[in-house]
Amino acid sequence: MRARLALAVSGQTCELREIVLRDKPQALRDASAKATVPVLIDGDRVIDESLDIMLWALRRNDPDRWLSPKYGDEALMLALIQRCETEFKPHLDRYKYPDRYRVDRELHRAAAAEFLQELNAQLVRDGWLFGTRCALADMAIAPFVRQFASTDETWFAEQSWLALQRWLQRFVTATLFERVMQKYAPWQPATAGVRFPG
Ligand SMILES: N[C@@H](CCC(=O)N[C@@H](CS)C(=O)NCC(=O)O)C(=O)O
Repeated sequence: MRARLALAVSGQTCELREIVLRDKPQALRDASAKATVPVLIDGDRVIDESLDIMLWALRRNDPDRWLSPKYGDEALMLALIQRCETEFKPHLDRYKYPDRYRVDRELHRAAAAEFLQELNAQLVRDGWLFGTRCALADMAIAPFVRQFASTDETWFAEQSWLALQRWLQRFVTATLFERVMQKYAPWQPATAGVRFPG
């Protein structure tokens, strides 16, 4: 979702190949040994981290100035995204799949919530993480907060994180989000993928 958001806003047209993770095509493994999604292939260059794909797209074209927020700068946004990935995401995964990890779900929910409280405090000021308009940090972090919220919607709605709840609501109701959430049929080897953004 992160990669698609940046590709769509920057208008980088590509051939999209939808992958089913339990049935990964050999072409994915050939392109990237770790075989996670997303992977972007640009000539000889293979980019297999979603954040790097976002940066690749936005450095080519950044019409909505996602790399130039109103407050702070790209480095500050990357630092917050890094904290999201290292401090929040591991707790999110354990909150979502406590049986898989054999852990206490509520303990990890509480740990994840500490990061969300910080985001809420940052969002109170202007509605977006780095100012009055959305930028890279919002788009790279909101997909994970959406996963957290949908794990137990009732619990999420009961928390006193009004700014965070409004921010997430704006994110999921945005036209861009709806565009990238379109479903695609799995790619079949030896066929052409789908043109994206359409
Ligand atoms: N840090 C990587 C994480 C990529 C990742 O773990 N993607 C998941 C799907 S969201 C995946 O491909 N998992 C491999 C699997 O389930 O086999 C990124 O953001 O690109």
